[in-house]
This record gives sequence, C-alpha cells and structure tokens, in this order.
Amino acid sequence: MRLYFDPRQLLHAPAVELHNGSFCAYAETPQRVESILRAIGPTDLPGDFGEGPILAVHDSDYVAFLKSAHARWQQAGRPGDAIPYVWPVVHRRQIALSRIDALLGRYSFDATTPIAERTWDALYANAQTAVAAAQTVLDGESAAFALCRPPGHHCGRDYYGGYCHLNVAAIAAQRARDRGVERVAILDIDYHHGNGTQDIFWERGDVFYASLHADPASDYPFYWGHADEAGVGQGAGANLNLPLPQGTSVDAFRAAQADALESIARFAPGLLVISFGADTWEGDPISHFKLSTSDYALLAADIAACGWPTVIVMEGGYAVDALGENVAAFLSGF
Ligand code: SP5
Ligand code: ZN
Repeated sequence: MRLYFDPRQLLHAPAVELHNGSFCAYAETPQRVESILRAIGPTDLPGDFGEGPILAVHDSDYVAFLKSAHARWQQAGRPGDAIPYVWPVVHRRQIALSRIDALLGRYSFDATTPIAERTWDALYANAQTAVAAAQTVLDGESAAFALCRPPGHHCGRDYYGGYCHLNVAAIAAQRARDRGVERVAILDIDYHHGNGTQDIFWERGDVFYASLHADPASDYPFYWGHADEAGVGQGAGANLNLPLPQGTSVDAFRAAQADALESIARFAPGLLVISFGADTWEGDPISHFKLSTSDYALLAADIAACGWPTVIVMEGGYAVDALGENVAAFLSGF
C-alpha cells in the first residue's frame, strides 16, 4: 500500500489548548506523526496539486483567512497562537470584518483549535497528502494511506474547529468526484462525529457520508451527529449517523460498522474514503471507547472485504505512544 506524508505537516505546532476552563498541552501534537512513522515505515512525498483541490471544497475567503490569520494576529501585537474568543452566533451579518478577533470568531466554531505561525504551510501540505493518496487510487491502486495531520473532519466549507482547518477527507472525496467517479462514500470511524464532512455533503446525493461515533449527547461535538440527521434535498438519505455509547467495545462497534457498510453497498460507490481515527482505542486520553490494537485489523479487514477502491485518511488518536501500532494494525487489515 502506498503511504503519503509531507514533513511540512509538522509545522503546525500550537503550544496549548483551552480545556476545562484553563490551558493544557495541545493534544493534537506533531509527535503523533512520529509515532505513526515509527510503526509504518517509509512514506512517499505527495506531489504538488496546487490549491485547486482545496478550493473545490473550501470557500476562497476562508482559505485567504487561514493564510493570513497568524500574520494579522502578530500585526495586532499578539504573542503566541491565534485563538478566538467571540462568535457571531446570534447575528451573523454580511459585514466587512477587519479586526483579527472578529475574523477568528467568524471562521471558527470552537476555541480549541489555534492557528500557529506555520499553520498554513502545514495545511497546504496536508491537503496535498490527501490528494496524492486519492490520485493513487484513481490511477488503479486498490488502497492508499494519507498520513494526514492535522485532522480534518470537524471543519466545514468556511469554518474550523476540533483541531481541524482543512477537511482532508472531503478534499480526497471531491477529487475523486472531479476525476469522474460518480458516487463516492465516506466512512468515518473516528471517535467523534465528523460534523464538518456531514455539513459539506449535507445537500448532495453524490457523496454518501456514514459515521460511527460517540453519542453527541455525551461527547464533542454535541450539536451534530445525532441519529436523525439524514441530509436534505438531493442529499436526503445520503447521511447516516450511528451514535454509540461510551464504553463501546469491538463487538458493538463491528456490528455498527457492518450496518454502515451495508448502507454504503446499497449506494454502490466507485470509491471509498475512510476517515480513520484511532481515538476509539481503549487507552485514548480524551475518548471513551474500548477498542484494542488487534481490533483495528479486524475492522479494516471487514471494510477491505467490500472491495471498493479505498483512500484511508488519518483523523484523530491522542494516545501518542500506542498510536503508531494502532494505525499499523488498521492498515494491515488491507
Ligand atoms: C479530529 C478529532 O479527533 N478532534 C477531536 C476534538 C475534540 N475536542 C474536544 C475535546 C478536547 C479535549 N482536550 C484535551 C486536552 C488534553 N491536554
Ligand atoms: Zn476524534
């Protein structure tokens, strides 16, 4: 299996995040990648596909904001990483915003996702990694792995949050659509609901989104991921949420995944994108499922048995020491 990664993805390195009312070390650390690379061995650099694949998913004003946000933060005399503190929740009008604090709130939905000095360089490389894996599968490989970092499934067309700024799974899926694949499915098995991916394809019937995740009644992102969210318009019925209780272990997870795969099979995709998070692991510091390392091989084999050309995109997973083995176990199932 071809594996893609670009070391520039490490340049996004926020120092701290807001957590339970104070600041703690940033959980989505570059060390996550070092753990994965130790376990999976050498990777290939992605080519440079330009900004086109990013702009096929994200709004151009949002991309311009991401590029300039940290420089504007510094120009405003601020130290450290850019973090929002005010949001236009009540009254979002089309007015020109100039102050960096106003822009940060306009383009985010939480305060846990800083923009650091080199964040844009990392995001650009991260998107290229996702496109390279998609392109490899479009060119005929049965599967490829994009070692994406930062993750992507929480961010939408024009907003960031949940450690995510560019939706790498959506970028891979859209690339497949734009290269002629008529129906693309996304299977999201990160611990958290991929609210951004759901939102991006909410009104579309050409991209099916299925997600297994912790019930948003108990877990982030709270407002999205409930079982009754099924899409609208052309997208009605092309969104499937399977929320699971805290404490879920492999039998229940595997059964829910089988349900998701059955729905995807009815959709008959030409290509599958997997949003793979290893924050479902039993020792994850911010999550509450009970999967073991060997379970990942089993879950992956169930997916591989469906036979769809598959692009695997890395999402979450915060138990840094175990992360590499968990990712390697999942890839071994293919
Ligand atoms: C892609 C992904 O898995 N995003 C998860 C975002 C979860 N954010 C809410 C939980 C924040 C917990 N912060 C823990 C900090 C430990 N230092
Ligand atoms: Zn997650």
